[in-house]
Amino acid sequence: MSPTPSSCVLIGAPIDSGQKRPGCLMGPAAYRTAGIVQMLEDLGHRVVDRGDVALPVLEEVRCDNPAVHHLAETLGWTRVLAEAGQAACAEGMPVFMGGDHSLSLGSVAGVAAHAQAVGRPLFVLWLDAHSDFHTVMTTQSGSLHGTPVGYLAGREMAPLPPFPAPVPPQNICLFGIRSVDPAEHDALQAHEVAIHDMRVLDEQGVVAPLRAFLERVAAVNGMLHVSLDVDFMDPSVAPAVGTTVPGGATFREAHLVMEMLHESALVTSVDLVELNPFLDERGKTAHLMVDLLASLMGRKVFDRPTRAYRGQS
Ligand code: 4U7
Ligand code: MN
Ligand code: MN
Ligand code: MN
Repeated sequence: MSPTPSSCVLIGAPIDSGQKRPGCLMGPAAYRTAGIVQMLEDLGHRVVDRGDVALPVLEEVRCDNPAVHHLAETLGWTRVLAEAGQAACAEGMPVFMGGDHSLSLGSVAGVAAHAQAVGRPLFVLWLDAHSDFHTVMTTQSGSLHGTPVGYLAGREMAPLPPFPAPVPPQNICLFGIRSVDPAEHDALQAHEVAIHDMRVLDEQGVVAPLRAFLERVAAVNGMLHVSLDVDFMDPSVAPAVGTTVPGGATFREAHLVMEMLHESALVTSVDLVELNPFLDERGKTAHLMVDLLASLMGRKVFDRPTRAYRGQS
C-alpha cells in the first residue's frame, strides 16, 4: 500500500521569545535547509510553504508575575499563529516549524478553533521531556515555552485571550516526560491528563501506551495534534536544544512513535519545536526532526497495512 497522499501546509514560526537562549528563531530556515519540502514531495504529498509568520504590532500588556519575560511578543505570536493555523486547517495538514514551544500557544489555539467549527473532538499528543503545564502565574523561570499545555487545557492564562474550546484533560497525552516542576506536578494531579512518563515507557515500551491513546482518538473520530519537542529525544541523538534532559527517547523509539502515528492515519496537525540550530552538530538534529516527520508522513522500509484503529477497544 502506498502512503496516503495529503496536502501539507508549512508555517514557519521563527520564535525565540518563549525562553532565554537565542537561536530557535533559526529553526524554520534549518528545516528548509534540511530538505523538509523535498522530503514531503518525495513521499507524494502536496506541499504549500506559507513562509514565516511575522510579529504584529505589539500591545502593551502587564502581569503580576515579575519573572515572566517577553509577554507582549508571546501574545503577538499567539494571535498570529492561531489565525494562520485555523486558516491552514481548511487547506490541509498544518506543520508548524518552530521556534520555541511557546508557538503552541497559538498553533493549538488555531487547530482547536477549527476542530470546534467542524464539530470534531481534538486530542493532543505532547512528545516532550517536560509537561509544559505552567500558567503565567506559576512559572518560576518566566519562560512561556513552559505553559502551552496549561493554556490548551484551559488553565487561567490572562492576559492571553481565553483558549478557544479548551481540550479536555483526558484528551491530552504527555509522552516521554521526565522533568516536571512542583507547581506543574500539583496541577497535573488535579487534572485527568494521560501521563506516560519515561518510567512508563521504560517498563512498557512506546507501543502499548501509544496504541491505547490512539484507540481512544479513533473511537470518537477525533482530530489529533502532535507536538514534537526536540527534548523528547535523548540529548545524545538530538543535541540542538536549550533544555536537554538525559534519559530521553532513543532514535528508534522516536521513529517507532512516528511510524505508528502514520499507520493510525489520525494525525491532523504537527508542531516541530525547540530546535536551536546554533547548538546543532552539522545539522544532525535538524535532519533527525525532518526524518521523524518523514516517518510520520509515511516513509518506511517496507509497506505495512494501515492499522485499523477504528472499532477496536
Ligand atoms: B519546553 C521548566 F523549570 N519547567 O518552566 C520551566 F524546568 O518547551 C522548563 O518543554 C520548561 O522545553 C521547558 O522553565 C519548556 C524548567
Ligand atoms: Mn516543550
Ligand atoms: Mn521540553
Ligand atoms: Mn526546551
